[in-house]
Amino acid sequence: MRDRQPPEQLTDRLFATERNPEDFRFDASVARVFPDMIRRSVPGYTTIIPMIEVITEQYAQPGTHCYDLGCSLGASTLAMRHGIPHADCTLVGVDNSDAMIERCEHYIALDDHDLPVTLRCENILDTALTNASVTTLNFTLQFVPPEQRLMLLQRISDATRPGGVLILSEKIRFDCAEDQHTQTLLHHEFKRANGYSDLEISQKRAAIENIMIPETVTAHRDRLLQAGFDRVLVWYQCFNFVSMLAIKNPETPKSSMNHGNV
Ligand code: GEK
Repeated sequence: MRDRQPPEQLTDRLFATERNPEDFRFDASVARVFPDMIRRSVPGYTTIIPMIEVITEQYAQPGTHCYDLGCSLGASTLAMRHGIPHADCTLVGVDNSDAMIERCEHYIALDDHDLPVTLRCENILDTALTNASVTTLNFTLQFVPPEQRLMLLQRISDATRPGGVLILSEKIRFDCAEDQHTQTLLHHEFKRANGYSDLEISQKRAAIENIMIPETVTAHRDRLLQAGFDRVLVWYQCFNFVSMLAIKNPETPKSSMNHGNV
């Protein structure tokens, strides 16, 4: 297991100078600095990526599809690629940003694994999903309008085979105002420790707050169960960032149903 994140190290200075307030977009300027931006902004990101490889290795099933929804530059896609232990699996990365997909193609080509990767420049709300064993939404659902989240998770759940999983990583919020305050403060300290100024932190926050809507862990858990997953666990948390595993139970073989009744 290696750090397979894109090698390019362009520093994110997008919000360093005073700028007109406008909503954040995943355009070419963001794609260019994205590896640096996400590492310095998301506590735990550099731990979550290699763990996606570990989880994928555990749950990928032969002859199935694995999906990375909102793949950006392919950090989680590459982790999945190296985790998949079956040569007859297919791996699909989906993102609706041309700029991200264009650069992602480049990083996939640089990688040394030979499992084919299909990249789709599509909306994850419309993309076809079938026969899935592992699907990843690594910090993507938070950008989907809240009223469309259940429909997306239902589509993923319906496409997931028994024993398959969804890895869902999200920024979260807290019902308790004090917890919300403390976790936000710690997140901002994390960003400051990574070299972001107060101006960069506040301008990025203003740009992103209309398009990235965090929810509580309880809201995520309830929705995942409603969507058809059988079990939900939080396997990672750092401040207000979590990663969850939603599991579809394996089919119980009929022969094992009578154990204990004899
Ligand atoms: C990683 N998973 O490095 N359809 C397709 N793509 C979308 C949609 C949508 N409806 N909404 C947002 N995106 C990656 C990081 S970044 C997270 C994911 C972040 C895409 C968007 O274009 C962007 O590339 C990605 O989701 C979110 O592990 O920037 O915090």
